[in-house]
Amino acid sequence: MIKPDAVEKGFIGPILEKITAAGFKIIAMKYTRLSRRDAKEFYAIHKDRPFFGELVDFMTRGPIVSAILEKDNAVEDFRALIGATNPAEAAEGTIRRLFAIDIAENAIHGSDSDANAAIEGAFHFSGREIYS
Ligand code: IDP
Ligand code: MG
Repeated sequence: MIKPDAVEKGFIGPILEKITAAGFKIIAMKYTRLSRRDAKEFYAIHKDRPFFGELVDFMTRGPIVSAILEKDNAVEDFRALIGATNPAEAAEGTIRRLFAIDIAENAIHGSDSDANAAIEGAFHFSGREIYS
């Protein structure tokens, strides 16, 4: 997902350019907005964290771009491309370093395992919306 902060700032194009230049193939994509129920479900693993309410507010305040990306070693390579959760700690040239401001508003989400990538892909897309 390209998160609401990055969409608001006009960074959809530059972020997609970084993603495709890094060799990821887009097999599903949509411009959409999460409901509060969606955001709570998507981030359910963090429901007991102190920042959960702030995270739901942030993720629902405007549209996002969601996508499914395909590449060999996609999860690990995408996490490397986006950088650390906190942009201040993200490596030079990573998407979060380039386009994000803080640990909450960090521009982009990437799945953290193949299993979660499958769950998160199915959260956003039906089978008919996936072109692999
Ligand atoms: P990740 O997105 O790098 O996988 P997670 O720890 O899974 O990081 O956290 C999910 C999202 O929750 C982060 O991307 C960020 O938007 C938000 N978040 C994480 N830690 C904090 C925090 O300490 N304060 C506010 N928001 C946070
Ligand atoms: Mg995570």
